[in-house]
Amino acid sequence: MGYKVAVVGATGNVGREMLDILAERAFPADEVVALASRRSQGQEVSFGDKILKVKALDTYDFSDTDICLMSAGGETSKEWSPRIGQQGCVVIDNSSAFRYDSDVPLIVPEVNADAIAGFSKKNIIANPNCSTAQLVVALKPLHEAATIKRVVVATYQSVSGAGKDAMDELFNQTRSVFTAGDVKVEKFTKRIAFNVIPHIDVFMEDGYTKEEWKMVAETKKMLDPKIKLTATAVRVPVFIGHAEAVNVEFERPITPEEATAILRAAPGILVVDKRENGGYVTPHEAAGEDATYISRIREDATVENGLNFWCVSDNLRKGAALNTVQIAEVLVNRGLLKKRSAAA
Ligand code: A2P
Ligand code: 11C
Repeated sequence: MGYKVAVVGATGNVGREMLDILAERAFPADEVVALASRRSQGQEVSFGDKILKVKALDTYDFSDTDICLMSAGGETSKEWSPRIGQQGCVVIDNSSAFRYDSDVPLIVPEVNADAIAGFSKKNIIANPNCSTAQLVVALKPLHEAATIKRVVVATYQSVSGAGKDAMDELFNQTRSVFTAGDVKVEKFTKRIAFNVIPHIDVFMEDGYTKEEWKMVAETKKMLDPKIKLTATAVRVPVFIGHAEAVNVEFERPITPEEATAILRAAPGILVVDKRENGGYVTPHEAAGEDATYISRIREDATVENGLNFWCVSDNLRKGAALNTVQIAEVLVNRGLLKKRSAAA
């Protein structure tokens, strides 16, 4: 006997990945409903070996749906997630709309699965930003071992993080550069093809971008408010996979060898660190994979107890859809998801 699951944003980058992952991991669903805007009504999306016809979110009745995986942008979440939650359907929200609400748990199962307990206040659980998710998976076991004081991170984020239109923009610009066509800039602020842009999300008053702020706030909420973190978030012309160069300062000494052993034993992580040509993982290899890959682990001798490493993951999977489905699995495995649908 399974659940009735709705995926909102089913025509988008993350929504399509959610459908794939629900099928791949054989999530106990009797019925999966694909929802998007009215524009996409009737469009077909695949779910395992089935084809689903997309329904419009604004006319869908959630009264017998058990769980809703939501990835249709912050504005849609702000409007819909509380309403859906109030109707008794548990929402796992991939937007930034509720992440910083003290009544909404923000969860990466490898990091803080126990914090899920408080979800019933609003029936909403938040999924973190993609660049934070892979980072905290790596930081958690290191923090347990040697207590992190400060993190300095620079990101190299793929265009899929900005949605399917942004992927089209990189493709079209690249083609235009080669065919001497008109390079149109629409979704990004500058040309992204053969370029890098030090700007993701909106600017804040202090000169940081919201993407950088999110990494600070979300790491503090999920891991430890005492950790100091500063970030520079950069968009690169890669379709899928976010990479991060991470510098960490610890309270206690920790060697690269100890860190490697700790990371190898940690959930969700694969260490590939051969210290030779090609002995590291790049976004191209991480795309389509579930793991967070760690490479280039080495001492930072310029500070006491410092380490550097390279961290790569598929931003649509661990950074979004996979983490959302893993949260749903925590709910099921802990008996926290009550079945309300008639489907059996
Ligand atoms: P649609 O394709 O109908 O616009 P991405 O992040 O890849 O751009 O995808 C965004 C997803 O969110 C799409 O599935 C999109 O559906 C969906 N979406 C956007 N606005 C709404 C809305 N107001 N109601 C429901 N779904 C929406
Ligand atoms: C990007 N990290 O790569 C963003 C996408 O807060 O969920 C996810 C934004 C968010 O553009």
